[in-house]
Amino acid sequence: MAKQSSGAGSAPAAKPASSTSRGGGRRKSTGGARTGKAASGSESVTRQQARRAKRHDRDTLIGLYREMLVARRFEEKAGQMYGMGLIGGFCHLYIGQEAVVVGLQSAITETDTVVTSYRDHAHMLACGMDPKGVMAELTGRRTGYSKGKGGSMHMFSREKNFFGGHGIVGAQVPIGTGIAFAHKYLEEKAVCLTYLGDGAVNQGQVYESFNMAALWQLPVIYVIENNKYGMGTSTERSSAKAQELYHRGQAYGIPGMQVDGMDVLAVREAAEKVIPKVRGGEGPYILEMLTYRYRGHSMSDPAKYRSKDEVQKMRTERDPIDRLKHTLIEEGYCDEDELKAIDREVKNLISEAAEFAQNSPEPDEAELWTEVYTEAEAAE
Ligand SMILES: Cc1ncc(C[n+]2csc(CCOP(=O)(O)OP(=O)(O)O)c2C)c(N)n1
Ligand SMILES: [Mg+2]
Repeated sequence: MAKQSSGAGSAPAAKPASSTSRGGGRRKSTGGARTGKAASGSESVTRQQARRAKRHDRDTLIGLYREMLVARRFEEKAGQMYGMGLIGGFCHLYIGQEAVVVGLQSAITETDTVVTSYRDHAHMLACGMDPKGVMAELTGRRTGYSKGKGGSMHMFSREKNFFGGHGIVGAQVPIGTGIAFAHKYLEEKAVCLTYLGDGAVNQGQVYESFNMAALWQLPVIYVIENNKYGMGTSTERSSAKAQELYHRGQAYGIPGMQVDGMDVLAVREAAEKVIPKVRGGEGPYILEMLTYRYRGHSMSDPAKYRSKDEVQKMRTERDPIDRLKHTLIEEGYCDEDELKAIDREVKNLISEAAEFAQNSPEPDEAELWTEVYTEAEAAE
C-alpha cells in the first residue's frame, strides 16, 4: 500500500493505491507503491519487487536495469575524473538514488519536460541526453551541452526537454510550474516533472508554486527526492513532520504519495498511476521518493554527519541496482552472463564518453562574451 495524501481537508489520509498497468498489463497488482517503512514490514522488499516485476515484460525490466547502470557508471567515472582534476567547480553525485529518475522517466513521453536541482547528471541521461555531451560539459569542453560554459549544475537540452540543472536550492520549482503553465496554455497534453530535494521543502517559493499550480490545475508533478539530508542536516532536524513530506500540498488540495525510491519498480508503478491523472487535467501531484545518496553532498564533503554503518547498511540492503539484479536472476528473466554483458557494454559507453570529453577542445576565449544576454523582442 502506498502512503497517500488526498490533498483535501486537513487530516492526513492514507488510502490504498490502485495500480495501473503498462508493459502488457497482464496482471493486476494487489498493492501500489510502498513506503520505505512498509517495505520492511509484512512482505520483504525482495518479494515486493518480484511481485511488481510480473507486471512488466522482460525487455522493460532489463532496460530499467541498464538505465540505472548507465547513471551509476557515469557518476563513478565523473567522481574519478574529479579526483584527477579533470572536472572543476561543484560536482554533486546521485549514486544510490538512480531508481528515482529511471523509474519515473521511463514512464514519460518525449513531449514531457524535466527540471531539477544541481544533482542532475542522472536526470539528463534518463532524458536521453548523450553521455558524451554531459561528460564534455562536466570537463568544461566546447562539445558539452552548454559549450563548456555551464559545468555540472548548468546544462540544458531543449531537444530532449531538459530545462536544467539549477544551483539555487528550490529555484527550479517555480520554473517547473511555469513550464507546466506553458504546457496547459499551449494545450500540449504534456507533464512537467519538477524535482526538488528535502532541503527545499520549507521554502516560500515552493508554496507559492503549489498555490498557483493548484489554482490553475497545472500539469506538474513535484518529485521530492528525500535522501534524508540537505547538505549535512538531516530532514529530522530541519523539517516539521519530516516523515510526511508528501502531505506538504494538502493546504492547496494537492494529493501526494510516498514511495520506496530505492525500488525502481515501485517508482515506475507510482509514475504509471500518477502521470495519466496529471496529463488528463486533474492538476498537480506530489511524489515523495524515499531515497539515499551514498556519496557526500558534493565531492568536497567528507560526510561526517552520518556513520559509515548507516551508508553501508543502505548499500547492502537497499541498493536499487543490486535489488533489480537479484529479481531478474531469481525470477528467471535472465542469467548472470547476460547482465555481465550489459555491464561491459555500459562500461564501454562511459569510457567512450570520458575519452570524448578529454579529447575535446576547451571553449574559445571569445565564447566568454556570447550567450550572456538574449535580445528581447520589442513589445507591440
Ligand atoms: C537558496 C540556497 N540556499 C542555500 C544553498 C546552499 N545549498 C546547496 S545544496 C543545499 C542543500 C539542499 O539539500 P536538498 O534539497 O535536500 O538536496 P540534495 O542535495 O540532498 O539533493 C544547500 C543548503 C543554495 N544553493 N541555495
Ligand atoms: Mg536531500
